[in-house]
Amino acid sequence: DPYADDPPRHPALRVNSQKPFNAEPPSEILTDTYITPSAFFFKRNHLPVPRVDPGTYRLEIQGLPKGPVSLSLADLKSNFPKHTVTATLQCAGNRRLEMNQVKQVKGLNWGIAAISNATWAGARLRDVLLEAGYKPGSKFQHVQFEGLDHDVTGTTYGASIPIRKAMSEEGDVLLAYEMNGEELPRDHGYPVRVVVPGTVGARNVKWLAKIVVSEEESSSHWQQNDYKGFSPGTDWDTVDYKSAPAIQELPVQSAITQPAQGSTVSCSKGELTVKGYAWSGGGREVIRVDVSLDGGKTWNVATLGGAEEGQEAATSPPPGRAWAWKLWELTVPLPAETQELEIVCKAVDNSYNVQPDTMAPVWNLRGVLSNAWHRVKVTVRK
Ligand code: MTE
Ligand code: MO
Repeated sequence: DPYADDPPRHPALRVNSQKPFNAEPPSEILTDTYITPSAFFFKRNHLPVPRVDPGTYRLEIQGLPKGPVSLSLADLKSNFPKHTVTATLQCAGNRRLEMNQVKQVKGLNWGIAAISNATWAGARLRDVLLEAGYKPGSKFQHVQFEGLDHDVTGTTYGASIPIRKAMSEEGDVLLAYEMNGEELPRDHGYPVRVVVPGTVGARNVKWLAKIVVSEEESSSHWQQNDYKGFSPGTDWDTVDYKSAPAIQELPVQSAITQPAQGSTVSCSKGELTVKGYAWSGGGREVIRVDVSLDGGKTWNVATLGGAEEGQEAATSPPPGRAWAWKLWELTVPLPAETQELEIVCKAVDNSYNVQPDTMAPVWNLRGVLSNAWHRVKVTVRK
């Protein structure tokens, strides 16, 4: 069993697939803390978790005119300044379950919690590439990453990002060796992973073995033949993966974490509190979350950031670098009688991008980019 050496995991996680291990936290706990504890951070593995010896670990950098460069973990930690970034990671398949309810899609049935927020620290990819001999203005267009995890044939996980993102002084792309102030847990890429803030989870390559600076995108399956969006009219007979770009930045997203779908809430104080998260890709900041209690007929504006425990979101991030989610909440008075509510949320980012009202028009055969208004039905009892 190639998965026999996978690490132990928290029993509260909701497991989507055991081998490879894919799991999300219970959605209600997602908004209990601004920083997701690593044990609860969603886990998305395509392959067995590799066991890596930090003493012999090497990171290879290829494609630059100076020739290949090889760095040890100690090199990475001592030769480059340590940079810290709080960034939200979201899987392209977050909320696939809701898309599946419109019409069958192919993929893991993620709920609303294939998204989490952590503080990452490591060397800037930009600093490492400059040291390895990258010259601004050269012909390269992409930076490819390869992981140490592999299938039985030896094929490794891989992905790439545009060089513009990798080299941007404001891109904050990390070769991270710490998560939430500790060394990376094995499930999250120990000893080194790429963190590409604002970019879909799939490009944040874990157990990083190799970086290739190139004129081409990664040739990996996950860059070429997966993680792309298509029309609702495209089916498995007509899909042409070459016709669509690889997903990089994700669209604006939000969801309700409390109360939970289908729950009965008692409303003794005559008030109801609704909580959730909101985030947008590409460093675009969420500027507003609208919440409806009547299925979208009337709307209230939620409070962003929340006052508890000095959330970082309270201080505005630099323009274009809103890498972390905003937690939001709304407390509303409720009439005394028992009633059914359809609670709805939708976020707006600073480009005034909005979420579509339903899933059907954004449905796609792989169930990615699922970001319609989130709706939960609850029963309120006095
Ligand atoms: N990197 C490697 N080496 N192998 C993987 O299977 N999965 C990717 C990405 N990086 C993956 C990987 C996907 S699809 C996502 S959503 C994120 O890792 C998930 O990161 P997490 O498990 O730390 O939450
Ligand atoms: Mo993913």
